[in-house]
Amino acid sequence: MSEQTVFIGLGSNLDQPVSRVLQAIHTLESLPDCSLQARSSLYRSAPMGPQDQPDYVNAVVQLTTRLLPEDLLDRLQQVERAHGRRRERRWGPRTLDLDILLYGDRDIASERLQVPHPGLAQRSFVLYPLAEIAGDLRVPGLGRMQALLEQCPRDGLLRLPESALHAG
Ligand code: 5RY
Ligand code: CA
Ligand code: CA
Repeated sequence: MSEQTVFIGLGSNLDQPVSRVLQAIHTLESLPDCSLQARSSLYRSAPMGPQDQPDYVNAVVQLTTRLLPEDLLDRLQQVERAHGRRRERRWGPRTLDLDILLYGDRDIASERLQVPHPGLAQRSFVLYPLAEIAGDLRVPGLGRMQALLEQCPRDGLLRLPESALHAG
């Protein structure tokens, strides 16, 4: 199969989220048949969904890959497990969450995988970092990135300066 451009959302709110997200980006960079094209800044935000958990650190990366969607998902779940991810309560705190946001211009609805990611247009912690690296994107089924941004309040989302990343 030919190479596809994919966008992966990263999130963490346990055990040093900043260094974890940076480390995960390096791991994604080294996945077989994947090549890192861009990464967003890191962003901090209050939890959406259940509120009784720490703030999140989120980012988005752009890869090109020859992996099929479900094979890429297998790889991402391996990386999550390597970061000690346990499947616990729904929407609870996690050491590392990796979501396939977009896979080329494909629409995927399988048992394991929904692409574009269902929360993409409503979640500022996904949309703003995505826009940072792909501001002129058309999202399949949802339209232009700039129109999506106008409909999505920033809602306290804080971009972390690069100088804040070295401290972990
Ligand atoms: C809503 C419900 C559940 C939004 C809503 C989830 C993250 C959601 C998070 C994350 C931040 C979750 C999924 N309405 N909050 N909440 N970052 N993941 N800030 O990555 F996202 S659980
Ligand atoms: Ca996930
Ligand atoms: Ca997620």
